[in-house]
Amino acid sequence: MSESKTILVTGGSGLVGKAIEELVTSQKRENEKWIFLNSKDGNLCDIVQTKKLFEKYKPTHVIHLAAKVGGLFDNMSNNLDFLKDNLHINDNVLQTSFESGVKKVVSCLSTCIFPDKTSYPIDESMVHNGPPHTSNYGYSYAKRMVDVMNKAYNQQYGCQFTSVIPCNVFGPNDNFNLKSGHVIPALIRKFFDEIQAGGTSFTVFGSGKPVRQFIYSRDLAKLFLWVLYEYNEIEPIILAVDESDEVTIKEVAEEILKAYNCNSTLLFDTSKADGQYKKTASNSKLRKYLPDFEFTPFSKAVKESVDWYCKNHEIARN
Ligand code: NAP
Ligand code: GFB
Repeated sequence: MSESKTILVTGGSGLVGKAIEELVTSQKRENEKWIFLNSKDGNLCDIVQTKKLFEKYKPTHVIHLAAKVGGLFDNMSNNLDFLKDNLHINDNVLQTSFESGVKKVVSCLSTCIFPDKTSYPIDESMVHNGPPHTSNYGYSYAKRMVDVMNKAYNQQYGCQFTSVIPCNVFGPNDNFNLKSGHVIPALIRKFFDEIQAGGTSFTVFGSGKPVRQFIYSRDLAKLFLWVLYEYNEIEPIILAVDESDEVTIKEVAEEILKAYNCNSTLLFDTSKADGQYKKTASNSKLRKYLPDFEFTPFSKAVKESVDWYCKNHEIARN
């Protein structure tokens, strides 16, 4: 019988956390206790509250998702807040995990933290090879320090602290706030409101030309569990769909309209920023471990996310 585990998920009430919670509650898990935290349980920017949470739950393992997270426009206006909050959260969680003897911590970076000027496809060796895109340098430098701290804790104390690097994530329980949300939830919300108002103008910010890889939160949840149980490197691992699945923002908007059975034309507000043009990441390291992993087709995942929002828009994070 496998030894009993207590897995603490920081940021457990968010997009990714909820997908992991949905997955683990759908499976019978012997000798495992899962705790999903939100910021009301304790502000992880505060070391005292962080220590209290670890004393209370005594985790053996931590999936560290908690972060100040936002889309392009939120990052552009608040780089200092993204830098400071995430530096505090990450330092507090890793220090307290070390002090409490946590066996393994899996933290979360993002493909947007890679150097802006780079060759493609990006791979895990390139995290620190140059400055990140100006739109989100605060968040990016804070996230990069997680990788640096993981290596330092491992070198000095042998800690099993690692990290994953997801591409853009979307799905149910996302942040649908138009100011702070990412592009997919923002457009799902915007188009929903337009249709409800009987309108026909569906506006997309920017040119629609930038390209992104999008991973469905329910697929990412499965990969997180694999990393927790099977991935034993300290080096980060990119968790992204195949490069060939990269889509333009215009194609994203068209997919969302299709999910609403709406065939109106899109309007592009090019007075708004495009942000990074591309951040194409290679998932070849993941494919070496899991050659047969199947990602949900993008159109199916978008349809499920739109349907979820139509059903839950009154309780969704708006
Ligand atoms: P999210 O939906 O915004 O959820 C963030 C979570 O962190 C929430 O549970 C939130 O609690 C918690 N949190 C925020 N500040 C906190 C604080 N000071 N103290 C304690 N908890 C705090 O974010 P997500 O999209 O699930 O992201 C999860 C992880 O994936 C993050 O590390 C993010 O950087 C990474 N990631 C996300 C994407 C993406 O496209 N979404 C892409 C790559 C990587 P409340 O619910 O109480 O606010
Ligand atoms: O998801 P998103 O906000 O962030 O995508 P990033 C921004 C792209 O979508 C830009 C276009 O090209 C925007 O012009 N877009 C079109 C919109 N309409 C909208 C809209 O209504 N809202 C938003 N938000 N975008 C983020 C990083 O970059 O990626 C974060 O800034 C984070 O740090 C996240 O890591 C995963 O993909 O550009």
